[in-house]
Amino acid sequence: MRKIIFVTGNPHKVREAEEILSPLGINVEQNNCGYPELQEDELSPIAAFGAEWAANLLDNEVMVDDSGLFIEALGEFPGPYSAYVFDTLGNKRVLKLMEDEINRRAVFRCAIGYCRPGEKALVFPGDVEGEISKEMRGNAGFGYDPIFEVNGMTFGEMEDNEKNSLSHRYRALLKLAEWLKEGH
Ligand code: ITT
Repeated sequence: MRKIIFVTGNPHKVREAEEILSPLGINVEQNNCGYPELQEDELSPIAAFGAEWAANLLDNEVMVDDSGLFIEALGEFPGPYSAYVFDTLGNKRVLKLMEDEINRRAVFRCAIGYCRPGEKALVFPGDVEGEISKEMRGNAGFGYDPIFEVNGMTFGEMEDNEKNSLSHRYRALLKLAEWLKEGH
């Protein structure tokens, strides 16, 4: 069975990837070795650099996933700094920043970087538009899921298969899966 190493410290990401890639006969194996994260405004170069670095380190085909929440009223904050902001401020204080804000629009973006040793990385992006909720709702998922709403429901309130049928990560993984299905 073909094996793609998913370099991430986040097991939720791995579960979501397995659901999509295992029906294609691809075994997703998590590796927590980390990778240097470039400081960039966009996710794609971060994912590309990380994938190339990890493919050469592990001498295997790899994927990485760089994701971020881009809130329109906050000038696209926290964007590529989403992990840092989640760890330092957390959902409650992000909601506080949004307290008096009428424009609740936000985009969750995902960039999957894929690379084989010695080659250039490819990046598969996926986005989902939504809104920042007024309060935290739901216990499912992880990270910003309780405050990110699509069609009136937060990701935290959705069953796994519901989130996984419309999320940023699902859309990016689908593009990777389609490309792999072409025989690459
Ligand atoms: P790795 O870098 O090790 O893959 P990470 O969790 O740090 O794992 P990111 O650097 O991509 O992931 O950080 C993105 C932040 O956004 C982080 O706080 C995640 O918890 C959060 N996040 C990413 N995808 C999410 C999703 O589908 N739902 C909710 N929050 C998400």
